[in-house]
Amino acid sequence: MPAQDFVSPDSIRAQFSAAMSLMYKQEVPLYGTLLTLVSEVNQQVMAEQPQVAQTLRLTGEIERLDQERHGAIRVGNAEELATIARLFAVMGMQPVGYYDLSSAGVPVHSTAFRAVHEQSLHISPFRVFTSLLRLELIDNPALRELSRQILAKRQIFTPRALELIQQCERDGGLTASDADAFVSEALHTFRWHQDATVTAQQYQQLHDQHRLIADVVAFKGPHINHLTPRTLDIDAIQAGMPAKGISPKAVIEGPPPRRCPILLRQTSFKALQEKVAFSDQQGAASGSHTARFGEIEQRGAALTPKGRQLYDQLLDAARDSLGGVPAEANAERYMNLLEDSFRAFPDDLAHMREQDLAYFHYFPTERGLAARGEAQRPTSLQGLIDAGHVQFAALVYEDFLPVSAAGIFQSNLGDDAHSEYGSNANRDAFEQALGKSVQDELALYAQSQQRSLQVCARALDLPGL
Ligand code: OOG
Ligand code: NI
Repeated sequence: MPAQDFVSPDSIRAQFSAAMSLMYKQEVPLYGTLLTLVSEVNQQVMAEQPQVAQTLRLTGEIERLDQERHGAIRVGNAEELATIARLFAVMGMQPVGYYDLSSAGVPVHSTAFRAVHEQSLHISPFRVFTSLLRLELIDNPALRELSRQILAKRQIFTPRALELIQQCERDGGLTASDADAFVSEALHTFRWHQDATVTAQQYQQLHDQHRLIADVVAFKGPHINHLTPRTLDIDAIQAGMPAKGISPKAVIEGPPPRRCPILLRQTSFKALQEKVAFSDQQGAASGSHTARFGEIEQRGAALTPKGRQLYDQLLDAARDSLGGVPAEANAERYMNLLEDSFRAFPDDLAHMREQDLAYFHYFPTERGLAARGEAQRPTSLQGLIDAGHVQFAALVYEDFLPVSAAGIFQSNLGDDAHSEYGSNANRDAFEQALGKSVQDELALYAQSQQRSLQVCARALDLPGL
């Protein structure tokens, strides 16, 4: 099969992301309500803040905004994780970053599968936060063994999906009709299954150990547990949710509101109670399980190691002053502490750039292009910016935040469910299960920034920047 007959992994990802959204809308109708709210708020922000709309046009994000979303799944063992990695690779999604959630009382560690090049991200920024259950953290040996056996028996991929993954690896791509088949086969892995694989009593045991363990072990596959659209104003969403019959979690995770958003702010609504049929109930759906929820996010600038260090330090300071986990009762105090603490983080792009706190995308301006032939023009980046020959916009943060992720996990596990696992980061074990190493997100942002400087240099006829 000549390579030119293959469809690009980017378009398979875009197709898959749209199919997932459609499936989740049917499974969780409240997700559809959320999409409507997000699109209303985004329209309003663009109408009321022309400079936001203008930046979105400059960076091209305006084209990806409506289809932008991330999902999350939890897999049960190394084999599932390694095969999921191969499935995502068909769609050009690579594992980026390592997140240890054990220190927050959740017995998993995670990565994000996503596209890594800005051109691919532009076509479809779809990402999946993927967690691997850590059976070794279950302290009851009998339950650990039961879980291991149950997970070893299940097959979360359809035979045709496995064939198509192999075919893609062998041939280097998929034709349009094979890609269609792949998308619909892959979708099965992420569907909700009402029939549990365990008895009511086994479910209860797993659940008593940790609700998350029951969620992973008791079902046929890693159902998508939320799908998250991207908003331009998360405070407006948080305030607007109750009027749409949705009750949000107590606080928005991440940094406080700012003129220049950084990293990621997220809020979610509580998991839904769903009917389940346990294996000893002859198909009667008389049990229930809470797993799936809704989440919204607002994305801002990707931070450099220096910026990230400052972010972590200011977030820790706010949490230390709060003296506990943010919840309903102390939500307002927490938001005030957060705002106070983050006054130390410059809130304009020029200062963030001068102090090397964020990554940027650079663009040549009309004036810069017009000045190409002039002998007396600036040649340094700062000189070009000062002369208005180059402009810049922040690179969007494409990843996740461990403290926020823990807050999202907790909010849908119930505020009272705080287990203790200590701090058990084990990136080596995760990468071994995955079958490859995870990519360093900071290196990806630095490369992307560097490529935009090269484009500027070429367009402005300069030897380099
Ligand atoms: C994942 C929770 C983390 C996020 O956006 O940080 C997450 C999960 O509940 O499986 O989705
Ligand atoms: Ni999420």
